[in-house]
Amino acid sequence: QEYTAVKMRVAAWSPAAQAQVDQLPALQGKNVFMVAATLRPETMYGQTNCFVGPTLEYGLYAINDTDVFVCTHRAARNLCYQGYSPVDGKVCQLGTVVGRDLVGTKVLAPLSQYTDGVYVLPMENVLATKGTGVVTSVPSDSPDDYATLQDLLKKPDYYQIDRAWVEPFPAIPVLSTPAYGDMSAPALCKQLKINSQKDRVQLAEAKELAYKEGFYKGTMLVGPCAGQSVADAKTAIRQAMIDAGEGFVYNEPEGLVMSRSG
Ligand code: ZZB
Repeated sequence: QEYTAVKMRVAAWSPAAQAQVDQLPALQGKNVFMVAATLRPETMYGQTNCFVGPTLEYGLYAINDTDVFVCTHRAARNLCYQGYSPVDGKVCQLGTVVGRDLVGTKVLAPLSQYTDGVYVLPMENVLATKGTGVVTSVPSDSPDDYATLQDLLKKPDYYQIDRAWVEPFPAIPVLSTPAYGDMSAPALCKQLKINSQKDRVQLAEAKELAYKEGFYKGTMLVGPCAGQSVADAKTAIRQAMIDAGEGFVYNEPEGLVMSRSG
């Protein structure tokens, strides 16, 4: 599977993460990025937050002299063979942090209309076995993201989040489709009666429908590719992110990747 990895620079750690980072002198003066794997680079204009699995373990990995990536160990292993390690084929781990402690960290999401930064939030269904374990969130076009944010707003105390990390960042229209209008995810969640991130079966169907309709019939509403078809814009937007140093190609070996349905 070929993903676009999106570099979300850490602008301010959560207190829990800061306390741990302070114990790691190797991080001094480094640019630290939460790195998210996506198949939808054209939707990056609509990023409203970043998701981690609260119980998953993340590592801080040196990539070169200046950059440190936050991702799962599994992803770091894959990255070290793709030029993202000081020594080819070896990971250089500087520290560990559990997802729960990353929640509340502020990151800069490339291309997002929320240019002052967005927050790291918890999502129950983040798989340790796919991508980087860091998921960038686009609630306009990803039903999983939309449903999870609704959960967080309904039960902020239960999920141990601050509403101020969610409420000021509503979904932004990015592309338009004939079937679902300019925000596929809320439309599909309503149509399929999805009330929570726990509605796994309906969410899998909604994701499939959103992917198909967006790719084959979507038209961009924002950015330099506004007015173009999604199919045409996808590659151009991805390349622009790569050229700007805000993203890169991330490959996962076939066969080692487990599907969400298991
Ligand atoms: C931004 C985005 C915008 C995404 C969208 C989807 C959609 P797939 O097809 O199953 O490979 N993702 C990435 N890593 C994980 C993970 N470890 N656990 C759970 N979800 C993960 O899914 C790839 C997509 O699943 C990625 O693309 C990412 O969310 C998420 F508008 O990134 B996406 C209709 C979907 N729309």
